[in-house]
Amino acid sequence: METNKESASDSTDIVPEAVQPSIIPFSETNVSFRYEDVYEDRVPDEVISVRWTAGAYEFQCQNGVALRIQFPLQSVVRLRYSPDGVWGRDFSYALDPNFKPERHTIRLSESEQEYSLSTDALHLIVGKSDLRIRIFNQEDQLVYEDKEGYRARRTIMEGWNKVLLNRSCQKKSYFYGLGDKAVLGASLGGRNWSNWCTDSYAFGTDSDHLYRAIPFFYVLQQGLAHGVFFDNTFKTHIDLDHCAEGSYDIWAEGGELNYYFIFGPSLTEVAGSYHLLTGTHSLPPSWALGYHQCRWSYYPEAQVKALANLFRAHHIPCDAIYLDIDYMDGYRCFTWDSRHFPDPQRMRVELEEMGFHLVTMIDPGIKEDNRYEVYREGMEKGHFVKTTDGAVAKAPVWPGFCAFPDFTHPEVRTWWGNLYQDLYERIGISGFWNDMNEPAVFYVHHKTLPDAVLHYYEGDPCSHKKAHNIYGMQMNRASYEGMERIRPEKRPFLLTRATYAGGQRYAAVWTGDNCASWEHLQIANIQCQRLSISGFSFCGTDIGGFAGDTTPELYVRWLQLAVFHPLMRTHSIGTHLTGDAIYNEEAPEVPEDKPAGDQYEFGQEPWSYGEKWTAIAKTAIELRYCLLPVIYTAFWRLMVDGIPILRSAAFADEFDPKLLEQDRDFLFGDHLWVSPVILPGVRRQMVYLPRGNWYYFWTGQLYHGEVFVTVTEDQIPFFVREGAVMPAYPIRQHTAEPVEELTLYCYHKHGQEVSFLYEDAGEGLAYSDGEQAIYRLEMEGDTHNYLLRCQKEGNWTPEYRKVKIYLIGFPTFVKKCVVDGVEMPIKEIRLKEKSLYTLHIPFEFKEIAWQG
Ligand code: MIG
Repeated sequence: METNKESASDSTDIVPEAVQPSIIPFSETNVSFRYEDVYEDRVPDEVISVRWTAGAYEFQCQNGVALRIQFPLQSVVRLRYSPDGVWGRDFSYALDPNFKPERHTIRLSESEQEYSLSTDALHLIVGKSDLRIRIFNQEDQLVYEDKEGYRARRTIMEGWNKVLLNRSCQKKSYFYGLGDKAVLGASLGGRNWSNWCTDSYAFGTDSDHLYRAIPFFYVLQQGLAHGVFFDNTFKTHIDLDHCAEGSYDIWAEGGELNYYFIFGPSLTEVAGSYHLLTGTHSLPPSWALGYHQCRWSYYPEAQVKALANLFRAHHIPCDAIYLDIDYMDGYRCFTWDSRHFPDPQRMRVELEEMGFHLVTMIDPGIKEDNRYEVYREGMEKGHFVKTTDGAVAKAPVWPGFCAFPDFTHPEVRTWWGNLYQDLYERIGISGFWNDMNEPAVFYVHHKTLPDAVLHYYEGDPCSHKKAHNIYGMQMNRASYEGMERIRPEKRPFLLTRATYAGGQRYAAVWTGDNCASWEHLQIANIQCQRLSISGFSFCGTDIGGFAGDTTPELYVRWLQLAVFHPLMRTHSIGTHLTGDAIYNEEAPEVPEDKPAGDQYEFGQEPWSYGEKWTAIAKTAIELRYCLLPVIYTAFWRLMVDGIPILRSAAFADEFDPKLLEQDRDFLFGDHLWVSPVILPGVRRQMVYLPRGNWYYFWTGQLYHGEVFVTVTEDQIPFFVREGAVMPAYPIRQHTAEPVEELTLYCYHKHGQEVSFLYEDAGEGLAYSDGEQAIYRLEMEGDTHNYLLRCQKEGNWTPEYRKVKIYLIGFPTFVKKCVVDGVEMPIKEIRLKEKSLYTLHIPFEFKEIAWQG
């Protein structure tokens, strides 16, 4: 444990004053201890020195407390405290290894009362008497202030086991982010949150511990935003409970108080810096953005085939089918149940010919079974986590008692990654779905491994308390890096349930076991917004709900919302009555004589609810395929500029009080405002639009402010920003079908606007060598003109040769249209409420000018 420790005090010897510790009675100590304990609290006192060391300004107090301050970016401050001036290894799983701190100068000055550190963006003040921090922006506005500041507590049995910071905030502050919290309402204020990855079947709005731990949140006060990223993997607590009294706490049950203050001033700028620090998703393969169908479980092979046939027979687009745990042989990961899947490779090829990709589940728990290769090898090589006394820790999950790989060891990650070889390379499975990686454990109240399990933690061994929250993330890393090694020509697709901040670099997420209810549709909506602004734009929910029976109306409204969720996947519990801890030694019996073909029982598929609803479900999925270029371009914007794909309403205008507490409507990409229907029986919906004018997509009508729109059953309300150019594809049954033609929806505006369209091969990595096309679509308009310029960067040429252009909202009659100097005939058709000019021309063009 003592590796890499450096002593802070090389010049002065600081001898903290003796403190009389207080007794913790036996009844209040951790249940696994059998002794009473004592504790000591420490708060900073007078600062006695400041020096530049280890790339940081280090401030030391008389009683040993020390603080290191860095500015990784001009507008980002990192604050790292030590209760006794001793520093552990500076290590983070969350930080993107490719992150490069900005080069800039920091000015240190000193007055009688305080020190000050300044960059071009911020002034940070350190109080000399108490180490308290205040931060001012360039305009000298106070944006951040410690109230009581730092505090640490230690005990005999757990050492420095609690670090806490009390911060002041304005009474009217708004809080966003924190990953997948399920509470309704936009702001997270007024509650006490903690982060501890937990298998939370049928969670609800009051569930605190969900599947992910993302200790990053936004604070918005009087239009100025900052973020706080508390990079601590222990159970962290973000206590916004007393924000109404003007303060909040962040604390953790161990580790360091190590956090980043990320200044905006806009929410989107905070997101941008957070993405620089922790990284973004990589570009997904294009099939992963299509529609996905899942259920617990589709098997045997004949049912999977029947499912595929039904999609094509109904002409409902679909790109991926998932195999849940039952494809395995008795829940042994990396094996197949050969009765149900006699030749997986042949099955994969046949499905691929129909345009389907296969995604299979993998769990972290490895069945205790000496005849099972993965278990045997893991045991021989010592790859599984052990208890403090050295025995391999085993706990029951689906296959019975299991051992758990220690993904915090690089060798274990390599071993694990290589286990995918057969599935990924020989059989040709396209992607993987990592489940139960909180890690989930059956039958025990705390639902996971005990604290006293040891992890390697990259050479700095620790208890499960420290490694728990990154267990799933490191499993994903092992899987992702394995996929990269095995098929470097592919873009890995990995879906996970558990993860930690920064885990977006390895996997997309779904929100776990939700329920089929209207409330859960609302939860799905707010969860995906929160995930997206917390680094996880590639997110989705089980469409229709996992537990319980959905209704046709709920199902189609959910599908429509999921058109705007980067991961669009239906999943349901199927014939399993509860998701609870029931396991069998053997996979459940399926009668050998079950007939092949479409006589299999299905449940929650797009055609499950009769003709009318099938048509509506089909329309929603078709809309998804039309909008694929918008979604893909949003991914590219995320990668390049760190702009979340979904952004909560407040991101549209931090100064508009009507948006700050609004949790239904959200921004999608640069220019769409989505207003999903989240209640039954809605026929009209009131929408409050952010500043500017917006076109209602379905009618072409221009609106601003508060509007009512008529809502049909087959439409999800959404608006396009005036001046935007929205690209669309034709409907295809799957993404491998060629795109014959691009459509550009061009929305008139008095003024200018810029839109982007990003294209590349949709697979592989050649885009990073310039095989990409970035179209910058700049529009300029007034009452009589609309000018569209298209500038291209990059070497990629899309397969489509034609473009269909719709001009919407032109204020007068168009008399003339000139494309790259050549006059074109004018065609006008009428939308419900507006005229629409159409144009068919070859792609690419440079300039189109309409005149009226
Ligand atoms: O204990 O693999 O969240 O999507 O269908 C339940 C069976 C295990 C939980 C996942 C769910 C999946 C189910 N799994």
